[in-house]
Amino acid sequence: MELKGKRVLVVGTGLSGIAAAKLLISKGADTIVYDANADLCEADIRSKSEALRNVKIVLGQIDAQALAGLGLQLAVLSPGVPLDVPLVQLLKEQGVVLWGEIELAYRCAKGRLAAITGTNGKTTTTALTGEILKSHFADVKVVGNIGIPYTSLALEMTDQTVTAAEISSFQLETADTFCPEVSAVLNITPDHLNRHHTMECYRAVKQSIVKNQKPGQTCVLNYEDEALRTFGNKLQENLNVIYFSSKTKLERGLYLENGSIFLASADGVKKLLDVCELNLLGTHNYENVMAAAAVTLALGVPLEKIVQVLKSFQAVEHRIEYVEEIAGVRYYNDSKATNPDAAIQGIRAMERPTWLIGGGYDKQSEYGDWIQAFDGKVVKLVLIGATKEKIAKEAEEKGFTDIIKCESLEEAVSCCHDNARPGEAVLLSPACASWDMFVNYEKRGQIFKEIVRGYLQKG
Ligand code: UMA
Repeated sequence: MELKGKRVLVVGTGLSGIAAAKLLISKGADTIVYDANADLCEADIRSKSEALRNVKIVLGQIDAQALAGLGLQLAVLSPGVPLDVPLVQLLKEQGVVLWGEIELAYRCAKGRLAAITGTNGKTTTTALTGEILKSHFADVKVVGNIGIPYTSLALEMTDQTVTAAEISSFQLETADTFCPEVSAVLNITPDHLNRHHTMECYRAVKQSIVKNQKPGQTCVLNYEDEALRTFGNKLQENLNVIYFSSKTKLERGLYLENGSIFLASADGVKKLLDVCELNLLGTHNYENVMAAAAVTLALGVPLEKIVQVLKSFQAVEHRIEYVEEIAGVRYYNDSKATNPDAAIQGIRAMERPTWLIGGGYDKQSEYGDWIQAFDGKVVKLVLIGATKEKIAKEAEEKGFTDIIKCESLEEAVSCCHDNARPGEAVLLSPACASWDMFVNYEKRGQIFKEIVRGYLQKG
């Protein structure tokens, strides 16, 4: 679709919306920026980019008549906009074409693309993939859910660009022609069920990352996810499927055995490295490493370069990130554990008795498996946020009663600081999104680190 002169509505004025609006304006589209939040201030939105100086901004609820009056041909949705909200329904009824921000970016981008999705590990895997690609290609971009909107860099891309994109289920819902040369699905466990409603819908959205891929293109899958294995076995008829496994010695693919990672291919079996050579902790991270290696191998990076980058890569911020040791107590920030499955990995990685800070925005998750993964390691579960009563109830039903409820993150950290003993750890690993108390998980993690470091200064 030619964008020049088209009347386009950008829905949402967060990172994605602003980047999408800038791209549309530079393509000559007649752009209107919209946000459902009537409390936002037009001047604040305009101040986010010089390009928005003269753009029309609409805030708050919008009815069918007003919407029709805008004469729209296209609407570009931010990932946080659910498809069942009244505005989206009205746009559909009025025949307006709907693209997600990712779809807009993909249509304007150039070069080669690897897209990584999965419930957990996608940020680490995408960052790692980007680093490996940089060791071999001159122009590499890392975009998507990782926090850099795809639209913000799409127009800088050339035929020589190689892009690693972290793609969430929210983004896949509105991807239409989006077609990565290499896709990866790391794992699928319950998350975002308030948006996708059922596990079947969530799984279908994640798996749709391959829907436009063509014969000869590659999909990287976790062999240990039974449903993904079934999915992959079917896919093999059309695509080049590369499995990775942390439990099974594969005849073809990457696998972990006795603390080492191997690649089995037509050329035989090669050892990549021993996991003790990595700066990343935990089996879930070894899976991320294998996935990034598989994606970059498929894009043509030589194995030696891949191994070199793997050995030097450091953990990403907010994922089991070591913060400080204060009076013999080690503090870890795992704010990125925004669902129970990610938080299971957080607690599993702990090697000390742990004061665990959890709770947050209610995504209608179940917390039983997380509580079971405590495995005698949790000294106290310190709960905050909208889910604190729900988690406490589930924990008590499972027989775990060492629970403290706090009103704020400050109070929770203070409680851990005052009571944890030398040799113990404090882990912020909420198992919930942050949106009830913070703008995002990054802010929650930053504030946690500031509070912890504040204690260091107080001595
Ligand atoms: N809004 C509306 N109508 C609605 C819903 C929201 O107008 O029905 C408005 C809000 O008032 C707000 C704006 O939309 O002003 C926010 O848009 P957004 O929620 O899409 O947030 P962005 O700042 O654009 O960030 C998005 C991703 N956020 C979500 O998917 C919720 C970021 O992922 C991503 O980094 C960024 O685009 C760049 O691509 C964050 C995330 O939490 C990290 N992702 C989820 C996850 O990882 O689990 C999927």
